[in-house]
Amino acid sequence: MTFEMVKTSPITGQKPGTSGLRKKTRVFMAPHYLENFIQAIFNSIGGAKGKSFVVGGDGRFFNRQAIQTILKIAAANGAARIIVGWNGLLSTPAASHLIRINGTDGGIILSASHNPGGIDEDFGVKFNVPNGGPAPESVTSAMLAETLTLSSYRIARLPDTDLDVLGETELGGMQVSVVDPVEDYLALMRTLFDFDAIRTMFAGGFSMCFDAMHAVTGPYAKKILEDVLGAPKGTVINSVPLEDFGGGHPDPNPIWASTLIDLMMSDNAPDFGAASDGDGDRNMIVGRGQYVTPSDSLAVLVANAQLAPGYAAGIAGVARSMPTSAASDKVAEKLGIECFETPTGWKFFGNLMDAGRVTICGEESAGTGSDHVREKDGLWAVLLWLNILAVRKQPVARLLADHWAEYGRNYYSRHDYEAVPTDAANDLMGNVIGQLATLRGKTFAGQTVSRADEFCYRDPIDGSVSDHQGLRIWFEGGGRAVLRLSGTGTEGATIRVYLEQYQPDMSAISQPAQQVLLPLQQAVADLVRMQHFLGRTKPDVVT
Ligand code: VG1
Ligand code: CO
Repeated sequence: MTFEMVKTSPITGQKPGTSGLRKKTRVFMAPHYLENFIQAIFNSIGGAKGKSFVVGGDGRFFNRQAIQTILKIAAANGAARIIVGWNGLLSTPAASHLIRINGTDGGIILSASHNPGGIDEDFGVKFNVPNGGPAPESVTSAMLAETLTLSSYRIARLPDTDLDVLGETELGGMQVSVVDPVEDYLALMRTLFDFDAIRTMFAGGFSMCFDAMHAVTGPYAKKILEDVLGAPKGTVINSVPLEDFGGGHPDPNPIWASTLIDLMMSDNAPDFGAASDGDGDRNMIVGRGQYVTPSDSLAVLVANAQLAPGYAAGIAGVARSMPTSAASDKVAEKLGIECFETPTGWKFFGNLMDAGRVTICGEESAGTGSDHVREKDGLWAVLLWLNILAVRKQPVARLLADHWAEYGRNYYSRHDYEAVPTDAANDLMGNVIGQLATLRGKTFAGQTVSRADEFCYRDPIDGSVSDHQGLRIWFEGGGRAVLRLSGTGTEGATIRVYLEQYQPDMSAISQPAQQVLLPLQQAVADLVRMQHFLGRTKPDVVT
């Protein structure tokens, strides 16, 4: 029998989080687990018959095997065509672009993004809808409902497809197109940026280090930065995607990309540094001796976007996730454009972009992107920075200082408390929620609360409501703290505490951020009774 109907039972716990379904790799490898979820995806969109999809992943352990399974399930469900990246590789933004230009019915991206990879680490499956963006909540709820009732899946009992050869093949009547993962993406980047100006800048001796963290962006960055834009060989480091990312966390922040940070703070620092994450949708930007927070990077990109050809006509509006600092709001105000605050997760930007209300979006977690695709795009952010630097001909530190002088500075930091027992995390959050209505006017470690609420978002386009999206606490004197639980972890809970302090006074904009934010950090620890619930007040990761 070529197509088989396999009996299965519903699997609980297949609830897609902030960014798809993310679990330990061994969980995905267990009998029927991946199969169930893929069948649930197809069922939730009315079946796969006659449809086409893009499939690819970040190259982590189990990527290739999972793709073979997905191809066989798609074939057995009557899909017409699958476009898959060569070797199974596709960055998240490149997959989004392929969905859009081929007009497919969606795409399946295999990645746990910044989480480490390997048989004992993490794996993930994301489903993107026909606009190229992450499935909205209406679709993920339908997927979850399917996983809870599913009684069988269909799979083709056929040999594996060769993913190492570009071109067309056939699997049980379904067309499989293995494509170059970089080609179409590069063509898109050429339409947005002044490649000649960037090439001239590199030819003039501009130096850069791009850390691909052994993840999917390596081949993209090497091709675009070194081959096309003429940056010297060796500009891209850790450029070969590895199944375990070389043992690291492919998370582009000062902790996990510390080698790059150390280089950028040293005497040998190049002019510009950047890194990207596992699936290539995030970015870290560093100048010589100057780290740029993702919130500031978003603000700088919005303020200068018109220097790049793709945005020369100006931008329609900007959206940022709620925990992201308000630095970009200041720019939007000055430009007289709309500015939106959405819950964490890229899926909330899709409707605004589709409606033409926003052009550029960003998150404090180093995700930035525009309406060229419907995902955040790490390399896009790097190229826009390069285009801006090529035009302004200023060091990053100077550009940032000028920006702060013009708009004021939003001191910002995120503190993560990782591997917290789930009960303790829920108790801590529940305790704060219980007090929200009475916090106003109370003082904690010398800081007085001026307002507090739980963020609830009403999508301005389709009216859908997403509640429980994080706690916001404002303090007298312009400080804000946000608390939320991570939706992408696979072990216990992670509590994220976001601290922000606005400083409009030009003479006070170059202080160490953690020092400026310390009073807020102490106030939060006191307010949420951190020692009581967690037995500690020191975060694991500070970015
Ligand atoms: C994290 C980030 C969030 C991002 C999400 C997915 O989510 O905080 O901003 O959208 O990861 O990014 P959480 O729920 O753990 O805070 V990625 O690069 O995994 O697609
Ligand atoms: Co990512």
